[in-house]
Amino acid sequence: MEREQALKIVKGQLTDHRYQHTLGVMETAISLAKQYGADEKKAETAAIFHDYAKFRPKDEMRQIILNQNFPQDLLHYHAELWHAPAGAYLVELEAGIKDKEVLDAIRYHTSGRPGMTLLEKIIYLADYIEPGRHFPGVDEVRALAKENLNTALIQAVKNTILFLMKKNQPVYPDSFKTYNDLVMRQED
Ligand code: DGI
Ligand code: FE
Ligand code: FE
Repeated sequence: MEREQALKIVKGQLTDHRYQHTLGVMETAISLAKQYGADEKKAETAAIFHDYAKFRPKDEMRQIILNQNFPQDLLHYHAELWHAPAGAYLVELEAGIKDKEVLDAIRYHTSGRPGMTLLEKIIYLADYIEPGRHFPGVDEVRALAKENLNTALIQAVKNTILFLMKKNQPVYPDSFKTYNDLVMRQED
């Protein structure tokens, strides 16, 4: 899909703030794709649509997870996790995006998963470091991203887990599994 058409579709789904975030993720994802040799067009499309379902009603997302054979344990964790799998489903249904790699990058952009593809890593990281993000530790991850994708990703996943734990929030097991998987591969 053409960039302008994709942007027009997501603009109708998002607040202005979230749309600006999406533009930042798009620019960052394309730049990471260039740097690390991923498909730039797929990175662009996945980035544009990654938060497509962010403002859907919780009940709608819950029904999608119940009906579409997504892991049911998602429903026991924070609703913030739901927009990623629900988004992958809705983007295919409503925007006609069929590319499995792009849909998986959307699906796993919040929790990650063990064995992440290059495209999935790029979208996760771009979401974390896009220029509109201003949280503690983000500059360190930005600097790491210039040198090593996996090292940067480990730091981003670690920061997310620590952030949740500091607030005494439950952590979805896939976030831990992602962290373990990346760290264990690093040791090889
Ligand atoms: O949608 P964005 O705000 O751009 O970013 P995101 O899709 O990474 O979602 C971030 C939110 O999801 C943030 O508030 C933290 C939360 N989150 C991420 N991983 C986990 C999580 N929440 C829980 N409970 N468990 C997780 O593992
Ligand atoms: Fe998101
Ligand atoms: Fe996002």
